[in-house]
Formats: sequence, structure tokens, C-alpha cells
Amino acid sequence: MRRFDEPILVTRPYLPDLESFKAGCEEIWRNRWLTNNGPILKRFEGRLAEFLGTPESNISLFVNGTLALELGFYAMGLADAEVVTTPFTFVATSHALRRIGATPVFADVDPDTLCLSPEAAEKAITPRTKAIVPVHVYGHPCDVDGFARLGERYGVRIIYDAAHAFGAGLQAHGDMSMYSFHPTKLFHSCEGGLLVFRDGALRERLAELRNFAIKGELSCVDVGTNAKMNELQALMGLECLKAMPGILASRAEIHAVYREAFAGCPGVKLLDPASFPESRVAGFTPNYAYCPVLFVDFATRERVYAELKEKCNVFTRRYFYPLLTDFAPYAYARGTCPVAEDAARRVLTLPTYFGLSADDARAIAEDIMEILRK
Ligand code: T4K
Repeated sequence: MRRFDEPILVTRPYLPDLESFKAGCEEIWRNRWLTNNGPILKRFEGRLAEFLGTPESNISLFVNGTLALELGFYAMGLADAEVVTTPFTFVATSHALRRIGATPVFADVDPDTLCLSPEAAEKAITPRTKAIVPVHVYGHPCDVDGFARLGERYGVRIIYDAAHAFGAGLQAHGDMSMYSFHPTKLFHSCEGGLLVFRDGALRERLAELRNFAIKGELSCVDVGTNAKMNELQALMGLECLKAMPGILASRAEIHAVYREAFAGCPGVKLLDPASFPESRVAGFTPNYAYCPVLFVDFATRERVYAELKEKCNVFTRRYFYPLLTDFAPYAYARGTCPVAEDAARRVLTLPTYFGLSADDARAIAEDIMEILRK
């Protein structure tokens, strides 16, 4: 087995050209305007709207994805409501609900995509349910048509946690979607979050909420917070956006290396979004944000995780293990989602990022197969 000289991490942030970033900093220095709806933020919003093919009136930027979710949920009137969601996600999805007083009700995931199953979600709906929050986990598409039907039938909002799905073309679905621009994502703004919403009237409401809900110097209309994106973040986002085609291409190349390496290897199942029936929804193109593989059982996954770390200097992650319902704040639902529990115990996300070479990805795949042979 090959031991890498330098640690290989599950992800590394894309870094834009430093000279170009410095030129942007000079503009910020000249403006002497650092946050509070500055000119670079406005430019970033404009470019994002173009990139997504969405009017600027239907997007809003935030300091991070978690606060974007929290304020999005609040603006949609979900405080004190029941919200059906998935346990197979990062804690932020449910934390954002709990922090506004909503109650996450967990339903199980689809065994192929590991996204919330509409059938399971439907069974969890009660008269107190006001919304369903599916997650496009790993950037893989949920059954958006199935959720649209539930939205209509039960009169509930469909709000996607699309933290992983930037660049995957899913923004037209649901009442709202949240994209995370954290550096562990394929596209980032150091930290950041974006809401895309169907109802343009939300833009003003969200602008208010992310700025303490103050209006002018003399009025405060609600209990808002400080969730504003600053100018340096916006500049990083603008610079990274220029590189999106290259970032997406490099991810596709790495995914293809893993796909080829594991083809015909029964002990490792690489989740391939291009193969899901859900992928046929309008606009979807895989962004290969993560490279998740499933092993046959928990013991094998743990062995691969540990040996890659100790023997190969390769640091994979067990996203998303433990399952949310195994954490104290959500333990009220422990044991209720067996498909998600099983996936959490068998999944491993492999290194993938702009700058990881195809040769290194191939070597990691070979190391995994050697560990499995032992
Ligand atoms: N919804 C979902 C479904 C999410 O996955 C997330 C965030 C959110 C909502 C909330 O969005 P944000 O509020 O974060 O915008 C990471 C991220 O912190 C988190 O953003 C992400 N999901 C989650 C899945 O992963 P950790 O604790 O695993 O990150 P950490 O620090 O261990 O970093 C992972 C790897 O990346 C390490 O090997 C180190 C490397 N790294 C990390 C950073 C930050 C770098 O090389 N450079 C860096 O700057 O949570």
C-alpha cells in the first residue's frame, strides 16, 4: 500500500488566483466599505443570479448556510411548526429548525439516493406539519416531483437543504433552496450561504431579518439577527465563481476514476448520481460534490477508515455518521429510520477536490481494494 508523504484530506478548498484576489482587495480598500450590503456583495448577487438563471429578486446571501436556513425557515413561518425532514444529513439542517422553535419529525431515506423518501415523509405528516425539508445529500437529487406532489396535496412548503448541490442545476425546485458556501464545498466564499426562493416578496423580508430586522435608524420590526455576508467573503465568492467550469470538470474526472476502479468490485458501492432515476429531473447535472461509497457492513467500513488513516495518510470522513437521531438533541427519534441508520454505518466519503490528481485518486481506490482483500 502506498503511504502519501503529505496527508490527503477528504477535501481542500479551491483557492482563486492570488493576484486577482489582491486586485479585488484594493477595490475594497478604496471603497472603505466592508460589510452591510456593500458593492461587492451586490456584484456577487448579480453574478450568482446569472449563473443560476434566477432573477436577483429571488436570491439572498448570508454569512453562512446555517443562518441562511434558520432565517429562511423563520421567514416561511415555521416557528413552532412540525417539519418533516431527514436524519441523514449534517446537524445544521435540524439545528436551524430547532433554533426557531420548530420540531423536526424524522422520516427515512431512499436506499439508493440516501435522500429523504417522499413515501416515508408522507407517513410522517400530521395536521401540525407546515413544511418538508429534504436534503439533496452529496449533491444528489431528491425525488423533486414526489415532493412537489406532497406540497400540493397537503398544502405544506417544500424547502430544500441544497447545501451540497451548488452547480447541480436543481434551483428551480421547491419553495426555497439553501446552498452552503463553506470552504469544504466545491464552491465557497470562505463562509457563506445562499437562499433561492420562488416568492420574490421574501427578498425584502430576508434582507430585514439578516440585518437585525432594523429599518432605518428609528425602527425595529422583528427579532432579527446579524447574518450579513461581508465584502471579503463576497470577493472570494466572485473569484471562485470564475472557476466553476474547471471545478466541476475536475470533480467529474475524479468521480470517473473511482467509478472505473470500483466497477466489478462487489465489496464497494460508489453512489453514482448519474444512475439514479431522480437524475432525470429538469436541469440536473451531477456536481460530484462528494464521492460516497458503501461497504458491506460497519466493521469493514471502520477498518477501511482506520487503515487509510494509519497506513496511507488518507483522511476520509464518515459523512453522515453518527446519524442525527443518535445525537442527544434528536435522540427522541432514535431507531425510527432503519435505512438511514444502516447507510450511516456503512458509508465513507472519499477525497475529492480541485487539485487532487487522478493518479492519487486511483492510488486511494487501489489501497481500499487491498484493505478489502486482507
Ligand atoms: N446542511 C448541510 C447538509 C450541510 O452539510 C451543511 C454543512 C450545512 C447545512 C450548513 O452549512 P454551513 O453553515 O456550514 O455553510 C464540515 C463543514 O463545516 C460544514 O460546512 C459541512 N456542512 C459539513 C458536512 O462538513 P466538518 O466539521 O466535517 O469540517 P472540517 O473542519 O473537519 O473540515 C473537513 C475537511 O476539510 C478536513 O479534512 C479539513 C479540510 N479543510 C477544512 C477547512 C474548513 C481544509 O483543508 N481547509 C479549510 O479551510 O464540517
